[in-house]
Amino acid sequence: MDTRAALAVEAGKPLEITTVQLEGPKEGEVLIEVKATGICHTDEFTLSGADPEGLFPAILGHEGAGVVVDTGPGVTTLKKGDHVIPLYTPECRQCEYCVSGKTNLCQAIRTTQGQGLMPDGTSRFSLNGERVFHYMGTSTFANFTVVPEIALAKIREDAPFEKVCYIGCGVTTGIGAVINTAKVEPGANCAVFGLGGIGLNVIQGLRMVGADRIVGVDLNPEREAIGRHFGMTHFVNPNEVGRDKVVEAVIDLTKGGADYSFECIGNVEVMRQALECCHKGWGESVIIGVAGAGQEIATRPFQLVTGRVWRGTAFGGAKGRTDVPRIVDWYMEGKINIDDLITHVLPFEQINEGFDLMHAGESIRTVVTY
Ligand code: NAD
Ligand code: DAO
Ligand code: ZN
Repeated sequence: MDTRAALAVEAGKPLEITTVQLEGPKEGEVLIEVKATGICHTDEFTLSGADPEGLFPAILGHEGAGVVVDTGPGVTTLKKGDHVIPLYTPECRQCEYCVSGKTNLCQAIRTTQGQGLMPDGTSRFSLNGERVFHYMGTSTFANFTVVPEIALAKIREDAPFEKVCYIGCGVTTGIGAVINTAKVEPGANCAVFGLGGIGLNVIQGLRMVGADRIVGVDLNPEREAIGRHFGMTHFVNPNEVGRDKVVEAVIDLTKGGADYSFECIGNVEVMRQALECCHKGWGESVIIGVAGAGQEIATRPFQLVTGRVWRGTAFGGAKGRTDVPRIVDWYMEGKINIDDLITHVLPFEQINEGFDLMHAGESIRTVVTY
């Protein structure tokens, strides 16, 4: 079939709105009509060329929601008409990783997913006979996409696509980092570096679990108001306190150091600040941001010897088929706020404007509808 798509032709170039060809679902695969998709910083990271795994031409997008149109042979858990959220972190429930109880990093289709291909090692997308790569196993920047069954969360049918698509990445990553990865306890003093589409969800997660002080750090002064709206209690702008004084400022505001800190930018210098502002003896810093190819983190080992812990999280430690439907329920029950984070909704044809808004720091999340 033909489908409208925003094609990432090469690194550093705007997406091209075009028509590509899509083969139907093979064994264990599902054809989805994508109804809405968010634009995450990670799409921009890959489009910019900074992603070491980035492949072109490709159809990016990993924060979507849609409806099952067709199922391939062997698909048992989904049927035509089901509402779904694609998962860039699948959940096969069978691999060593899934059954370990220690990680959400299912490895069942990892190799081919990282190669921009479906599990059989081929692509369903093409343009005039030339292969087009999938992205993160999801490729939601196309009106129709093919996704492995194990990478789809079935969700309730009354949930609005243009809101719950954000649960496909940003919401789950931020809230999950608090609940699943850090396991923040009530009364904790915390710091969040970067108040964008991820960091603000960390803040709402911290408020949900009953954190005491929530210190937000961002260069953009306009992030203070929205941070406070979501539960931030104190704000630090590195341009105001001095970039070399950020650690000191956060230690002061968290009464001796953060019990938990979260880096939601992808900046290795900030990752160091986030670790070093942690409380001696027990403070834990969680890296969420994805740094560019070749970047490395550094600190003095004595920071760890004296009890600080450095860790990272992918998709907020969530097991998507299990956890995502539950987070959709939280949204529908009014337990989490997604609406105020979706600052822009654009028709699909204007998807590049969503990237412009991100670059300008004007949007938290832009959602594109088909
Ligand atoms: P975003 O662009 O919406 O937000 C980044 C924020 O950081 C902005 O508000 C910006 O002003 C601020 N910032 C930039 N440099 C800063 C600095 N030096 N000090 C303080 N603040 C600074 O991005 P996002 O969509 O929230 O994504 C954040 C990061 O998380 C990205 O690296 C993205 O790739 C990554 N990510 C990781 C996962 C995961 O599973 N680990 C999932 C999704 C996104
Ligand atoms: O190696 O098993 C693995 C999984 C690697 C990919 C995990 C995703 C990491 C987060 C990237 C940003 C997501 C939008
Ligand atoms: Zn698995």
